[in-house]
Amino acid sequence: MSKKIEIINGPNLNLLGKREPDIYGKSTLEDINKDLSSYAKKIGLDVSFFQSNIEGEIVNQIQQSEKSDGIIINAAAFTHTSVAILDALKSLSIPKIEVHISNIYKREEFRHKSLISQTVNGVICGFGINSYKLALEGIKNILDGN
Ligand code: CA2
Repeated sequence: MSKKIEIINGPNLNLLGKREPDIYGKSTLEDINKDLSSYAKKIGLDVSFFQSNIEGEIVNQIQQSEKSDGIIINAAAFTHTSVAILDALKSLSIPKIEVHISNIYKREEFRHKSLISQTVNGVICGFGINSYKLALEGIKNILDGN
């Protein structure tokens, strides 16, 4: 049976493709998720998606992800501020990958610090929307023991 991966997106990522295309690209979150679903299927993973602008809802979703085999998270602005999301991720024993569309180290200094990196298996940033696909490959390798 295919391994289940939860893909969580944080605040404002519902605006992808609708504003600031120079930074975040032209694809909408729906486009990205559709593409990821078929890519995941191709590499033998089963993905589900969650997006929220609300910190507590993201914490709830992370807690429920214990039933999944892995988690990919773009916590967006909460990456830089949320101890609650860090604590929720810390309590999960499944593989976790942090993703960012932009290269956070090329941007404002306040984006250089991620509170959640300390608890994830790996971080992928700066590859545009391909960051998500690379994260799927990364988590697949971890789950396959490579
Ligand atoms: O590069 C990333 O993926 C970020 O996680 C995106 C966050 C930002 O706060 C992080 O520092 C880096 C912002 C997401 C906002 O998304 C928008 C998309 C379209 C239009 C406006 C905002």
